[in-house]
Amino acid sequence: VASDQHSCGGVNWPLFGNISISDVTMETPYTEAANKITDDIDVCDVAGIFEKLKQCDFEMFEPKGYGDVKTLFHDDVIEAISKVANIAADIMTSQTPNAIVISGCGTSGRVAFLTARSLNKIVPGEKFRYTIAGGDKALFTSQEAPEDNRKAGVNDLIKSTIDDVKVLYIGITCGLSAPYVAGQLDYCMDNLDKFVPVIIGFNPVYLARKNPIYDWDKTFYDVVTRLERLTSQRKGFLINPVLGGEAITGSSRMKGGSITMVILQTIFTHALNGVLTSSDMTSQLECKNLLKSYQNTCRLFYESSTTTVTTLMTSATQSLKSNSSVYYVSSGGSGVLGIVDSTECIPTYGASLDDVRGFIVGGYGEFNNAEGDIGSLGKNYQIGCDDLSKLLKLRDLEHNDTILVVAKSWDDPVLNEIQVEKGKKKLKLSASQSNVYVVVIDTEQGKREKNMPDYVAKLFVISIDLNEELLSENLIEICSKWIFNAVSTGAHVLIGKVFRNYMVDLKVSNQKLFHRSIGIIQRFCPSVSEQEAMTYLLKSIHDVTNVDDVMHRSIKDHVLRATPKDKVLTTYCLSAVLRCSTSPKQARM
Ligand code: S6P
Repeated sequence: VASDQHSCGGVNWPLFGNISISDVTMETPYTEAANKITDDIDVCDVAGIFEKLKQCDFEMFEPKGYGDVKTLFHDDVIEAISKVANIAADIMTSQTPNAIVISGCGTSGRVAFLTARSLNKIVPGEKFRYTIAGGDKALFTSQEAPEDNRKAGVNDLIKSTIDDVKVLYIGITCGLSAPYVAGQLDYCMDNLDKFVPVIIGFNPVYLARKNPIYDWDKTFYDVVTRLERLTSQRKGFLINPVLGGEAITGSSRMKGGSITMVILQTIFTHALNGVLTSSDMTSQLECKNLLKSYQNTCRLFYESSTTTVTTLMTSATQSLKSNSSVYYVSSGGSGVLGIVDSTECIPTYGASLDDVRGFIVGGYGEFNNAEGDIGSLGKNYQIGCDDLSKLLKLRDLEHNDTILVVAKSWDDPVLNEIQVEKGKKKLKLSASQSNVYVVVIDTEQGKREKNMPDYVAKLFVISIDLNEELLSENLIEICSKWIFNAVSTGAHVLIGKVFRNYMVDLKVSNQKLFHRSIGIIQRFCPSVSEQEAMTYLLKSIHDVTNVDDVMHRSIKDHVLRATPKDKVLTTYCLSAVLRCSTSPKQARM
């Protein structure tokens, strides 16, 4: 991994890892920059895609930091993690009504939920809460617009901490950009007697978002610089290592989501394991060792999963190409991660609700979200294995679905779902639906193997020799995330949803994605000014050839209009490149 210093616009501009020089401008946040490694991912075969995803993920653990670009193993990052673990340990052991609230939008909110959910199972007192923009619906379907609502953020935070005396607030926003989190952070800083604010994100502060936030006189940058001032007094904390560009530009569900999990799990594992008895130095060393376990697992995972992941990518691609579906089935945290991965395909790739779906053993009883069973809202909120069984019964013979069962050990209850028990096949898969794959992540070096029913096309065992008792469940869970991410990313690349490494079929469903779309148009048409690129985008959003009547409207209005539409960006990338005067409707056809 090359780190370098480049001159850009007369300023020495730090580059990390493989971010394309041409994609870095004064204002390009690392989380929005294109990664050189994946520049040609759209013309690679499955093996090439796997290799590139692997190299990108290895960048997450880049050991060096330099200048103001701090990476995961930078002393400041480790110190902040260890300090936050100390505060968490206090709250977890106190008898007073204290809480730890983890919050975010999209993937960040889903990882917040996953973390709170699993810690409430092991820490007494239900001290962990989560808030996610758009509420529990956003755990299953993309609800991108609420992330622009900073007032909703404040209200959700107040509601979830009304009876608490002291609150550790952890806001996650990979891009240091989400207004929902900005509102909460600002509220915490106005109430420091009750809240200790922490932000996790993956840009340096000077690259935090400076665009105006609707109905407010502050930007994310304003709020996070205020937090930065508090860090010197230890009244607030900022954990913001740079991870290098995402494999698919801006897709923070990948590295961003993974390192969010790594940081949160490190904080709470350390808090649970006697942080209160360690000195500062020992505590930091312990955090560093935990982080190294993830680095090691990442390496072991990619070294032992090439055949598994490339086979699964191929099958998933064939399913999507033939208008069929990809179904993930897992238990516990991996079940949640499968559901999360499927949800994200919609805004990222313009996928339909049926393209990729996730199911969890035990359904809502196991999922354990705050609003309980919301299955009545529609099929995409139906997440149990029984729901999958019912669905499969209705699939006709023409479907060519991929069913991917990921088990975290040979004892994982998900394996019971596919076993033939006393003549009963629990998932009731018909012979025609033959693309059933089972992956067992095995830390016992293949000592046991169960017989799989004959409808299972292939059983894969990914052997990972974990030397880390404390974290083993978490480490295996993150491997399942890497499997799901690689399969859905690879399949969407292979069906043409990505141009170079840009998501050209994204849904323009919030402010961030509106600006990202303008950036993508400019990226492919460097001669087009920002204003011109916006004009192309507005023509597509509003189906007009002249934008005079829509130009004055707010971004919020444009986003509302764009959200239900397909191919908004594809249409106008094309028009901008060709400089054509095609009407927006024609171009979309
Ligand atoms: C990203 C995903 C989005 C983001 C969300 C929050 O791949 O599709 O849903 O998670 O926009 O972003 P951030 O930067 O605030 O964590």
